[in-house]
Amino acid sequence: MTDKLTSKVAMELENKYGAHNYHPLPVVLSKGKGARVWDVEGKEYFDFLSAYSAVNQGHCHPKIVGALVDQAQTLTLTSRAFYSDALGGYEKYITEYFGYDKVLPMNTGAEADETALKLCRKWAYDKKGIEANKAKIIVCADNFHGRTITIISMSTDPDARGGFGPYTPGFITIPYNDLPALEKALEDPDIAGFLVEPIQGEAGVMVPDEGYLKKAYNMCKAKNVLFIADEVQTGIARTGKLLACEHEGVRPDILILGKAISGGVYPVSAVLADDDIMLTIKPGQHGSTFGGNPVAAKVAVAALEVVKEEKLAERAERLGKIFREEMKKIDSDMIELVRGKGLLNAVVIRPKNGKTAMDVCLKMAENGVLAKPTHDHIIRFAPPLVISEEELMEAVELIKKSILAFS
Ligand code: IF1
Repeated sequence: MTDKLTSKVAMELENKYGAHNYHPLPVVLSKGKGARVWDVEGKEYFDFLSAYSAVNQGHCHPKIVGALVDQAQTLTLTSRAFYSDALGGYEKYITEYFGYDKVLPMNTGAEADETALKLCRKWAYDKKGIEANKAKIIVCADNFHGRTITIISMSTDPDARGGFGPYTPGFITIPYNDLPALEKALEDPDIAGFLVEPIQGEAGVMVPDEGYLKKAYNMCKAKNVLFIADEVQTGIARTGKLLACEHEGVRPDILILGKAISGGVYPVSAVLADDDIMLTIKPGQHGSTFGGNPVAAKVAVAALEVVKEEKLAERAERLGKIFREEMKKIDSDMIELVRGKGLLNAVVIRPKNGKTAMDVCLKMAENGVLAKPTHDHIIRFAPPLVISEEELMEAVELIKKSILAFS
């Protein structure tokens, strides 16, 4: 092919040769830097999705890409059949960073969630003394934890689970943000764990009532049940703290991380826990060819360093407040509600003259801001945390202009 690839041709290629498991916005990206991305025609956009919060450190962060390139030229993969000179240093760094005894490295968020579920069950049989194959894990309605068979078995989303049965048993579903329901579910002596997103992302950035996580944690403790936090999307400074659980002073028994642990440069995920839990998994009982590989290890250290060096949690906290205030100021009856924490925010759109959240997103793309609707009427706004205040205000004007175009 000598011709430059156009957006039209790129979309046709994906449509013709790729499975139709996504419905992307009609934008074909070819370059990214910081909070901005460019399409193949050279049009510039602010990225307000950040690859679903994986690119918190900004696109192509030079320090993280540098770590990737260096390690890729040295040693990429050993498998865990051997030790590597990169893994131990990473394990020390990340466990000290988050304050846990041990880490179990995986690659994707879904794998880390699966790992946490296995770990919880193993602990339940070895430590809590639940009878074999009887352990149950409480999950929340409208959760999103990934796409595996077991994870969709915990889902209440008909798109995510419908048509993929039979489902994995052993889960109890309760409404999110509902402490009485949790209290009742915890009466069952076979409950091993409670898996929860500190803020539900896919559900539309549902922020629970203040005190929910802390009280839920205390209720779990009272019943010797593990509190398992899926911070794949909320973690790594996105909500204005390193972890969203920190807003309530909660330290999960099992912490699940993914996405931004690599700054979106490489698939890296992790499960953290203390020895009494983590050491219940013995050699041969869990693992992954790529988990903890040398490139992942070096990339993750660099990405986590950037979060501290550039004070990304503080930035997210400060800029998030500004963003929500600015959204609330927009004088349009299409804006029903603005909610979020740090730079994980959502605007609930009231359809007008048949125009929905998707129409607003298409208009924003035209005007140079990329975001995606979730559940027809909600737009999630989550720019890279490295965005400057000037860039944020520039983007706010473009968002305003897009929404007002329908008024
Ligand atoms: C897709 C949503 C976001 C997650 C939490 C685990 C995972 C995710 C809390 C799995 C993944 C993604 C995956 C992405 C869409 C996206 C998403 F809209 F579906 F819900 F971010 F909001 N736990 N979330 O949010 O991580 O295995 O994908 O690495 O295209 O499915 P993964």
